[in-house]
Amino acid sequence: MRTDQLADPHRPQYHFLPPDRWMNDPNGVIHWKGMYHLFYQYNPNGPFHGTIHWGHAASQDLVHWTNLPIALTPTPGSADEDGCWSGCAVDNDGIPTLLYSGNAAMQQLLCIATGSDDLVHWEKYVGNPVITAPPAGLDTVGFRDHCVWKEEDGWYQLIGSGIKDVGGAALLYTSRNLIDWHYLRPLLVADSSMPIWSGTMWECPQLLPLGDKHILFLSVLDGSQAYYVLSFTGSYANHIFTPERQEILDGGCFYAPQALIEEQDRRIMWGWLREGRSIEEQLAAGWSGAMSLPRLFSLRSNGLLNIQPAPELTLLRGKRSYYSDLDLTSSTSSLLPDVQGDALEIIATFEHGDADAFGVRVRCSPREETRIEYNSQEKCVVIDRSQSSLNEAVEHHEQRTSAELAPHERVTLHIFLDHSVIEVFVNEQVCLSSRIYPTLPESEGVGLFARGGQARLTSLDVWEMASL
Ligand code: DQQ
Repeated sequence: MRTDQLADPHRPQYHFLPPDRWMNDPNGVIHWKGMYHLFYQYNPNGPFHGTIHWGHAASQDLVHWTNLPIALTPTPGSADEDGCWSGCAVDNDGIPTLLYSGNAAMQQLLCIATGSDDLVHWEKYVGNPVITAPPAGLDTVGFRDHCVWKEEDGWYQLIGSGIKDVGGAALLYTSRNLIDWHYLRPLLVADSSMPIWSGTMWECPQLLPLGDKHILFLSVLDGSQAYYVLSFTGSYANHIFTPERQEILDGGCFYAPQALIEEQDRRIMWGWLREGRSIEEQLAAGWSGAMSLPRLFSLRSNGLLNIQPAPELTLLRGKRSYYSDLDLTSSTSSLLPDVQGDALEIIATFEHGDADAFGVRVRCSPREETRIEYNSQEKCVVIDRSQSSLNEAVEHHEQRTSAELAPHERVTLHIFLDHSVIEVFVNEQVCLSSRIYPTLPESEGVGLFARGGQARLTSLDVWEMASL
């Protein structure tokens, strides 16, 4: 890492990111022989998207990560000469195997590699690419990113794609040996009756069992613009997926997530937290992109998702401050005494009262602040960045995710602040992530607020968080 990056006030300290340069999607996440392995899209040549390799890190506790050697490097003259793009890892009868998109001449095709038992050394299959073209007869928009799983009658795979003039598609393939693949049909295609807009192409689809249902999540692309992550819960039988519920998983900067099923059966997801500042600023900083915290998800009996931060993150907690029973009104403006910082975990629980919105202010000083609010009128969680930074060149637009809570249900905002990163979990039901770039060293205060009426804070815990 460049020495100036150690003092970079925007560089997250307890989220995973590579020592320097560029990171985007998590790839090949797998719990292998008691270790969590996180591969990721990495450019060792600079903090921009290009010459994509697979970086690699491993952890025993989901919190502390050890950087390992680069797992995949583009091979000149091959199907991945311009980049090893996103994919997954599977256990093929004891042989760890990566399936990824080789990028060459602007085309992405399925390649595979097999690994050593410690997942450090990888050998690419000499016959790559193992799928040489998108399905004949389909007018596809993009064809990349791989989710592979085993069923009793063989291997199955989803590839992210889109169908021209129709919309995103997740294409279903099958194979006996991971090398010879046979196209079946789209598992799901966008259609105009879907309640949430889903762009022209779906990147990074993943299907996995969840309770007595399945969940399919995918990242919405339109042209070259990445939007958000959509999730569909529904039933999957006889290789047919019937969606029953569709939602935006995180309406912030979270993109291209990937999840693993742990040996203990928990489902754990990571996503790429995109930057909210210009390419020039990323080049000057020397690094770009952070990984979300590990998010555990499960299905509630009412069909809603339950999403929570991995409990292992409590390992990072340091000094704690606690407040309770505070009435908040539109004129509540003072900051909390004794609480400040740019690396904090905050758990704030509120009763609605008659306020339109209420929440927590972070990174506050007289000239900068960021508001994280629950808006009871619009039933959503919002990160208001309009005053986050005096730097006009960084993003200032608000981010939001809808959060339909039961009437009068208490609202818990569980917030992780890590320098330029914010992740908030609302009632373990909804997540929202964001990036902020305050300019003033004194912008470290924490406060509470209510808007359009009165609300009550029932309890507030704040911990200072340790660096990795
Ligand atoms: N990033 C990868 C692609 C994927 C996109 C390239 C999503 O494989 O579609 O780095 O961020």
